[in-house]
Parts: sequence; C-alpha cells; structure tokens
Amino acid sequence: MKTHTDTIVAIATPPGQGAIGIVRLSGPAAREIAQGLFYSSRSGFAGFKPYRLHHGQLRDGSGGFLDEALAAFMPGPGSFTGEDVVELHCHGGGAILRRVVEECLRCGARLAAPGEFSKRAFLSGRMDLTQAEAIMELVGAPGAVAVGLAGSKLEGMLARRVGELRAGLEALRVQLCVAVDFPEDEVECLAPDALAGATGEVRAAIDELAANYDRGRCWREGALVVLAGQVNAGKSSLMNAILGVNRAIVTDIPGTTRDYLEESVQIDGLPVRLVDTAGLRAALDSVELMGIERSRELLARADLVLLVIDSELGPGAEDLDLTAGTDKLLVVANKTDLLTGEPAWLDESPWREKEVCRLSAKHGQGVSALMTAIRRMVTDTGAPEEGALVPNLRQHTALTRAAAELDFMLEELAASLPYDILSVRLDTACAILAEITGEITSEEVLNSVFDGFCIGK
Ligand SMILES: Nc1nc2c(ncn2[C@@H]2O[C@H](COP(=O)(O)OP(=O)(O)OP(=O)(O)O)[C@@H](O)[C@H]2O)c(=O)[nH]1
Ligand SMILES: [Mg+2]
Repeated sequence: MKTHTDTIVAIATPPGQGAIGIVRLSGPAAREIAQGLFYSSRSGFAGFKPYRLHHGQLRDGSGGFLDEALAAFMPGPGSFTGEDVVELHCHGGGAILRRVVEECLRCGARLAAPGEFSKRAFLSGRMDLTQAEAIMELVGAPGAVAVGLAGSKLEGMLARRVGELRAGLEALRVQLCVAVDFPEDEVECLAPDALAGATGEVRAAIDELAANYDRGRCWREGALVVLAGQVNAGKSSLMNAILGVNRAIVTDIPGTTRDYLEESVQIDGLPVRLVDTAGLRAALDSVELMGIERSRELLARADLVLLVIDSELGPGAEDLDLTAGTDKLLVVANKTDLLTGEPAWLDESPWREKEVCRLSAKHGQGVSALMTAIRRMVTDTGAPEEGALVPNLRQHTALTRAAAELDFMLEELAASLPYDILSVRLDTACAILAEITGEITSEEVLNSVFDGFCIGK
C-alpha cells in the first residue's frame, strides 16, 4: 500500500451545464483545504463530520462569494481512494467549477492527472486493476448488456476467475518443485501424463475466458453494420429509415453518397454503428474512387453487411463480387413497393436459400423486421451469455500470453525436458495472470491503464 503526501483535485462531473457539478479532493490535506473555502450557515459548525452532507458557502481567499454548496467528507481508508476525500457539490456550470478548483489549488492542492483518483484507489488496495478498469467500462457502456458485463467485473468476478486459474497453475508448480527438490524421496510427484492433463485443463479454461473478448466486442464497442450495394439501390434511404431521421442525402442521382457516414443506433439494446457507404460501381472520378475504396475497407471490418438491392433491377456484378467476399451478409431486397409479386431475380440469385429481407426503405414497410434480423444475426454469432466474464483488450492480451507460455511448457514436457525448466514456464504464466489483477505490475502498465481514464475519475 502506497501513501501519497500530496492532495489532488479535479472536477468529477462531465463538462457542460447541469443541476450540480462536483469538485473532488483526495489526499492528506483534503479536509483542511476544503475547510479553508467552506463557510457553514449553521451555528456551531466545527468542521466536517464524516459521511454527512454539510450546507454552506464557498468563498475565495478574500472572502468573495463563489457558490452555495454541499460538502461531504469521507475519511480514509474507508473512502473511494482510501485517502481523505472531500466532495464539493456545487452548481453545475463550467466556469464556477473551474473557480472552485483554482481556489483549491491556491490552498495547496494539485490538479489530478487522468485516472489519478482510480489509480490511488488501486494503489491503496481498495480495488484490483480489473475493478479499476471496470469503472471506465461501466461509464463508457453503450447499452444495458455492456453495463451488466462491466458490473460483474466491478464486483470482482473477473479477478476471482483469474485468481482461480492462477491458483491452479501454482498448485502444479508446487508439485513440480517437490519433484525437483526431493528427487530421491518417495514424495508424491506428478507423472508427465498427469501434468500434461492438468496443464491442458487450465490452458482450456484460459482460452474459454479469452474467447469472450471477441464475443463481447459488439456489446462494448457496438456492432459495425455496413450498408452496401450498387448506386441508387436505396442505401441512404434505408439508413434514414433505420435511424428514424433524414440524416443521409437521398436523390435519384446515382453516386449521391461519396463518403461514408456513420451514426450510432440502439437496436433492441444492441449498440450498432450503422454506416452508409458510397455505391459500388466503376468510379467516374478520383473522389468517387476514394469513396468506394473506403466502402471496401469498411466491408472488410463489418460485423454484418446489409447488401441493398433494387428489387426492380436485381443484383449487379458488384453485388455478386461482394457476396463472394463475406459470409456476414444479409440481403435486402429494397423498393418492393414498385413490384407486385416476388422479385424474379431472387430465384436465380446465389441467395435463394438464404434469408432475404424484402422492404421499402422509402415507405418504411419491412424495416422493423430488418432490424430484428440485424439484432439476431449479430448476436447469433456467439455473443456472450448474460453474466459472462468478458476481458478487455489488455486482459485478453495477458490471457493469450499466459496460454502461449503453457503451450511452450507442454511442448517441452513432450520433449522430456527436466521439471525445473517446466516450472519456469509455469512461473511466467502465473506472473502474467497476476498482471491482469495488478498483483504484479510495472509502473508502465499502470500508467497505460490509468492514462486512458478521464480527469476527475
Ligand atoms: N420507390 C422507392 N424508391 C426508393 C426506395 N428507396 C429508395 N428509393 C429511391 O431511390 C433513389 C436512390 O435512393 P438513395 O437512398 O439515395 O440510394 P443510395 O443507394 O444511397 O444511392 P447512392 O448514394 O447513389 O449510392 C432515390 O430517388 C430514392 O427516393 C424505395 O423503397 N422505394
Ligand atoms: Mg447514398
């Protein structure tokens, strides 16, 4: 546990206007600094009582009025950071909050670096690294499922699971050391087969946890759903119909959309990054060519491609090319209002066996069925179950490195290398797992985690 000698201050609420805005102080002088600014209207006010809201006025060094405020004092170690913390609940305006921070600085506080409150919470043992990261994930969660995933990490469930995996490896390591240290003794020692089996089990469990990273991505970052197809097929019209606003320009001139356009939308709780792209055709000029290249890049990264086809005209060569390039495809037969029956080309198309959404982007028929299909197709490809533990990128990278170390160990075991060499591999794998929770970690790792936070967190 680390004790800091300086006191940090920052605005803890987001920029902009609000009913309240909070300035937070943490460190040994937090109470004293706040007392220097705070004047209570209550008679007999003798400094902050812990965990109580105090009503009063904030005044600057020359006694000038700053704001009417509520103040709360939370003494360490039972506070968020583990240190003495004071929160000043002011009126939520940028200028007033900055003035209050300036006065705190004048009284001896230092401006907090990004994530510094959370970093102090971690360093004082109030939470492990996965819980600190979960705060950011919770704050940034785009939808209810992401909130649930971050919440289980904040509760410490990921740290517990990683701890179990590490304990499994440590138990093996102990048995290997016994074999190395007392080779002559008749102490019970793992046979190579049993060692391989037990290591393989932990290895599989690490894999299972790591696999949730990819599965959880669409909940965390939003699924990338790209509208593609020939010019004039109605991509921009469909974008507007899904968003419910006229965001993209729609005209009957082929090649209207030249650059891509991205908007966020929630489809039944699933956060979606919906992208309209330039229609695919032989480009008429270099600007259009650049637009089409961007379309192709997006298609390669998409979680789902909506291939929009004008039902009257049927698919073109570009549509067929595109189909060959991706398996994450949902075909949309648009402009069905112009037809009386089924589009004739469907029977001849490569998608006759596949799901095809028939709709009219212009009139809105079939659009909600398409949205249901998008939700289903994105989440069918293995979204994590409710309550699953989903590592973030840093945690995922560590899991992959630990798994690789176990793979090396299994190879060395198969090559009959001595147990002391194998135990070094187990040691390294354990140390990597300990990096996830921050039990073993470098200043560099800590900085890279907390630098990604915002100031005041
Ligand atoms: N009748 C009918 N017309 C539609 C429908 N959807 C789009 N259109 C018309 O088709 C034309 C092209 O629509 P856009 O949405 O601009 O097509 P786009 O695929 O974005 O075209 P580009 O940006 O040029 O690639 C416009 O005149 C739209 O009004 C539809 O469902 N029914
Ligand atoms: Mg368009």
